[in-house]
Amino acid sequence: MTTTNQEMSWWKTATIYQIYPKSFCDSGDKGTGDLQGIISKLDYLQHLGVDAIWLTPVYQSPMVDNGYDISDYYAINPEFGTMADFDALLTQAHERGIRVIMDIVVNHTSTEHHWFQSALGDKNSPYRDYYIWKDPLDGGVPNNWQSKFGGSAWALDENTGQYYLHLFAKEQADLNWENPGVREEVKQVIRFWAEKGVDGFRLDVINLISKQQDFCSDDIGDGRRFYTDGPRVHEYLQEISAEVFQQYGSVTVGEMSSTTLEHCQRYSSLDGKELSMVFNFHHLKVDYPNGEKWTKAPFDFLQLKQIFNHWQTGLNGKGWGAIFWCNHDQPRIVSRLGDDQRYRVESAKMLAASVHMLQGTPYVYQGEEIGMTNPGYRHIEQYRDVESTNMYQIMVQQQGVSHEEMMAILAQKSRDNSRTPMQWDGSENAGFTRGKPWLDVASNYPEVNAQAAVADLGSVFYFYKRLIELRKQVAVITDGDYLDLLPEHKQVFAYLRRNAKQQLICINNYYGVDTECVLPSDLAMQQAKCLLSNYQNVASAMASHHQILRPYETRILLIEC
Ligand code: TEU
Repeated sequence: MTTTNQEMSWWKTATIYQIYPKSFCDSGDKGTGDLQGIISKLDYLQHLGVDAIWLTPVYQSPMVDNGYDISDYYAINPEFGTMADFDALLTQAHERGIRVIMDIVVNHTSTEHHWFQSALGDKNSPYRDYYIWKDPLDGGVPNNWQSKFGGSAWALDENTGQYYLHLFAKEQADLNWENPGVREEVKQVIRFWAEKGVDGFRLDVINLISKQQDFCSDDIGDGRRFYTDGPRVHEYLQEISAEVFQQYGSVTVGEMSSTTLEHCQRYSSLDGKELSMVFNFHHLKVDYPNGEKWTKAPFDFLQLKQIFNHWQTGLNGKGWGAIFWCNHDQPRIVSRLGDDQRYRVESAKMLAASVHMLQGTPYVYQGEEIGMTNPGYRHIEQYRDVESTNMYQIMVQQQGVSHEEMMAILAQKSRDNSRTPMQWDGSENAGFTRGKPWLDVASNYPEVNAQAAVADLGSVFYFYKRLIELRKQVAVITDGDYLDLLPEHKQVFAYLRRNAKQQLICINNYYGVDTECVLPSDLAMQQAKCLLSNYQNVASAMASHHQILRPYETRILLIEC
């Protein structure tokens, strides 16, 4: 792909909507969402105005990690429907101008995958070398690497006495990308879905696929520095890109765990040799004190602005980022950085504006567009997520954290916070299912639901719809550079986007109290017109450099040069 093609790509002005199928819409009474349920909501998504949907994995899977443990890359999990349902979804989405992006999980497979089943217990299996096996060290695990879900990253194969690597759950065995046969299998999987007409791929933890081959213990950490952005990762991505993605013109977004700007400039470089764009998570660690997720903490606002500045200026003209707050692994943003009670609507809109006006491709996670909140579960039995239940065991039973403390931590940090069923209407189970939902619905569904939002022109839904439209109408949102206007301000996040013809100013009060700020005097505020705000009566105050903001107020202003 040439530079010119990459620059004009459709996804640079697009907004992508993430669907977590298990929690989106049940077409029957199973209590879990399915493909027919998604089809029934395509009109809703078209009304919102999104350009593409990304489906988290719908392949055959024992669902230990809700589909991120794939046992057959060529089959649809019957829980979600059939291949005919998938084909119908693809056709019907395309008929509405909505593209479809599939999730490709190839750092690991399920241990139920036939490759692993053949490899397990048999050193002579043709598939043994598809995975990573090591002999014990001093009678125990081969090194001190930790699983991302807690505990050692190694599990024993009793019949051979060797351990296999699993960076996630023990039911998710890491593939050995050093083996060219593995890479050929991956290409074949992607070709299969691309041939069907799938428009793009989200690549799960793709920067973990290349491990340093000495597998030594990490004396200063949990091992991640030996496999994150590893030695051959760029080579592998270039190989797949040239042989598959570029052949099909697929859009690709790589999920990058604990990565760096320098690597992301390469992963998403504008020559299109690796991926279209990257997800990174640094801005979502501002409430992890010293990098520690499993503790309660307020967020660090100045750090948040520094991180956006680092990535926005660092990727400009070099690469392309996905911009987002929410996904199926993150708590709801309005509960996390906003106020999900008194200022739920205002803060949901402000948070939306403050990322949608950045450079990159915005992703909206199901329910975010109606301001869905964390559910506030009170019982450990309500949690389903493998990471949450593992961490509960480890922290309460091994580390002595009290049950009450751990419940409070989970209520803030658990991945299940975002996985609660989509709230469609005010009927029983929020209209998600006619059966018993697999995960409890948040109790605010009578008020917070899609039907009510679509009926109210002042809702969070219409604010997202407007942001999605603005990206298509105002060029500077896509191509402008980025300047943080008030890096030191303790309540306000205000930035400027600039190209040769336009200046866009996005001003956001991140707190539930009135505040004020003074914008740089060289901005031609007299010429500013307001494109969008979450409050009425902005016009009178707009022309001034002195801005007075109400709780969680956002203002998007445009100056035509
Ligand atoms: O997530 C990768 C990842 O890094 C997160 O799971 C993170 O480690 C976790 O949220 C810790 O807090 C991807 C998927 O998005 C996730 O759902 C999968 O569980 C994971 O990969 C394994 O496939």
